Amino acid sequence: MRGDNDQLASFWMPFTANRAFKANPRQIVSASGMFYQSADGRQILDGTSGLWCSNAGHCRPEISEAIAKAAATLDFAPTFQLGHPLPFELAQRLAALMPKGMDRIFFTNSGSESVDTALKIALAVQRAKGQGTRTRLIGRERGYHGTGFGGISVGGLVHNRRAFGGGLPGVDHLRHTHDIERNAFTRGFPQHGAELADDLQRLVDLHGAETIAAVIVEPMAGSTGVLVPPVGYLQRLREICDKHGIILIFDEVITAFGRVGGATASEAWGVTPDIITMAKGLTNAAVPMGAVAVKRELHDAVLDSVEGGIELFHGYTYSGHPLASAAGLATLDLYARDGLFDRAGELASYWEDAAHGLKGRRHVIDIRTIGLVAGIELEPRAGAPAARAMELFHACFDNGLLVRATGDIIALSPPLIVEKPQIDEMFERISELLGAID
Ligand code: PXG
Ligand code: PLP
Repeated sequence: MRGDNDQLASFWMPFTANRAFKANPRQIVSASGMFYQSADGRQILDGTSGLWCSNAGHCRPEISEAIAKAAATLDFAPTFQLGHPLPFELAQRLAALMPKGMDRIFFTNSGSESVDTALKIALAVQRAKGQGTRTRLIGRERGYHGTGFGGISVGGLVHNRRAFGGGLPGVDHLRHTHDIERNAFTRGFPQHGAELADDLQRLVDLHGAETIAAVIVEPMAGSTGVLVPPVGYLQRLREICDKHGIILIFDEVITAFGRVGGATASEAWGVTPDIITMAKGLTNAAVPMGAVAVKRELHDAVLDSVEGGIELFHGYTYSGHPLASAAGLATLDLYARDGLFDRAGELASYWEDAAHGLKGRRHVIDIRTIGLVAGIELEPRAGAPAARAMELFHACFDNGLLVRATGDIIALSPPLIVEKPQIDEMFERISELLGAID
């Protein structure tokens, strides 16, 4: 397996049990619409939009043609001290989709870079406003904010943190909101847990508001296994931030672009942060790209704080890359043309009924649903945490369905073009395979 001749040895795969994968590889070779095709020639129904990212379904010609055209016209041009038209156009289009007033857009290449960018912008804004003592960043237990040093510092998943040293100094965490005892099998927002937002007030009381720059949360925690915010929780975080001059960042890398209805969860759920991070669905994942939307007032504070010259010493070689920008424009066109941000709302109750139909099935201890997302939590096997969900993931793939396993939770987030019979098929398949694993 580790020899020089092994064709799979060189690629050190991300977030993968490399030895197990390479002993029994499962590969995907092409995609179209709702389906992947496996290397052994089977159709796999995509229950996860790839990794929560191909929201319009796969290989949409409108997007691939726009990328091909951009590649043949302008392969690359700098955006440091120069410009080219596509990212200006995309920024304007994206600004129009953001909550009112959040119309300044910084481009990155991934969710992780968007998170690092948002944290740095928050620090720079506080400094520009004469609040330079505000350097503390607050995240949340079980949060996933990508894998940069900023993201793992505010993130709250122990496996992503423990091997990598102390992280950023001056970071603290709110408690997570997961509470199976009180909220099991909730449809939509759980009733219990808004008071957990008061953890932010406790951190203010502990550290002093004048030391806190920003708090970052996923409006719905996706990667950790679909934790829907309790009723009133996000509103309460907003109120505490307002009271104490803390910048509120919503990490919408998963929730933006129709996943929970509307362009963003902020819009769908009526709570407006100061900064929104995005990636994934921005280009339908056809070219890597991320973005950070910032309230104009915050952007202006940074620009107005310097007399002349560069205002923010931050950026990436590929910020606003032509291929990514072209993919983004074509993707936003497609979302609008096909009304895809309405799909989660249209399908929500059908989706919810189908998912909650698994209640009572073997191993299932909780089901959580919101928009076009479902989390199915399994009882961990004694002495082997996460094994059961991983086996179900493999069984699903081998039987023509892609799901996501995280810990002992199965997450589903299909492309927004999913049809009702495909929803039935997903949950029927899972129900059947739950019976087949120990
Ligand atoms: N923030 C959030 C909220 C995310 O969900 C990132 C940041 C990082 O994005 P990049 O593009 O750097 O990966 C994410 C990514 C899973 C899974 O297991 C989730 C993500 C990525 C891969 C797998 O559900 N989220
Ligand atoms: N490392 C080196 C040596 C570089 O020169 C650069 C960019 O010029 C980077 C890292 C950062 O790369 P990127 O801008 O693609 O994030």
